[in-house]
Amino acid sequence: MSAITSEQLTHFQQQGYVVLRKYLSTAEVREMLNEVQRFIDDVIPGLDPEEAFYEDKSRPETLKQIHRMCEHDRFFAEQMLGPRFLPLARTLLQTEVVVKNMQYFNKPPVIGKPTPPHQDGFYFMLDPNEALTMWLALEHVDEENGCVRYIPGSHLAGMRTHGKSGTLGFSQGIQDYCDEDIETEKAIYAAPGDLIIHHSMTIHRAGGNRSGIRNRRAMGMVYYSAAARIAADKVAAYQQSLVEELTADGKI
Ligand SMILES: O=C(O)CCC(=O)C(=O)O
Repeated sequence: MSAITSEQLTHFQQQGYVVLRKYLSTAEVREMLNEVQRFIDDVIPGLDPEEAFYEDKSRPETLKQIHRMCEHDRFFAEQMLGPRFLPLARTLLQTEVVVKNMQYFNKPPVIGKPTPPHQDGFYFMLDPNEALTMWLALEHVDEENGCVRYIPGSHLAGMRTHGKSGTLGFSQGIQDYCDEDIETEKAIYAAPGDLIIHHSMTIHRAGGNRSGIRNRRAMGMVYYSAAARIAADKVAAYQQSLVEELTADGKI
């Protein structure tokens, strides 16, 4: 773990993302992987189906997302509330923050699908849209297994039009994403323990996992600015329609 420099803070504020290399040690990444495995073995069986998404529900090895881990398990709650991430979120947003979500993101080999271009703030429905997502690499991530790609500075240019993406776990994507957007993308390769952080308005996407055998495991931690107001009715309605859609499609 490292303290953030003023250059890193400036990068986050101007570019909408920042990369903190080796934020966790090898031993800390191993502990996180062990705890994720414990959660998969012991906690998922007792959860509602919408808390864990699979590329193929009949194949447990295709687990792609786990949601709200900090609401279901003490270890992950302590991660969100402890000294590792919370003070960093405060520093980056320059304000008091609230804990929102801790997720697991995998792209299983071959079957792991692309993450559509989007702005997290579209899902969060905040006013002001002040929040961030930390993305912790649990293994080597590159073009082949689906690294995250950012459009630098896009957090300063407002919300783009989103619509249905057809992607499980990322149901909304930017509809008019074009070649010009792709040309300005910055691909972020990562090693285990690297932490990349983006603002809720930063446009990003990730490729599918084209590797034959490698996973692409990561943790996502979301903090909102304490000043941000949530359109709770819209979020609840969206969540309800999503669950109904996924149930009807036999996805959960
Ligand atoms: O893991 C991914 O592919 C993308 C994650 C993401 O979009 C996010 O954390 O906001």
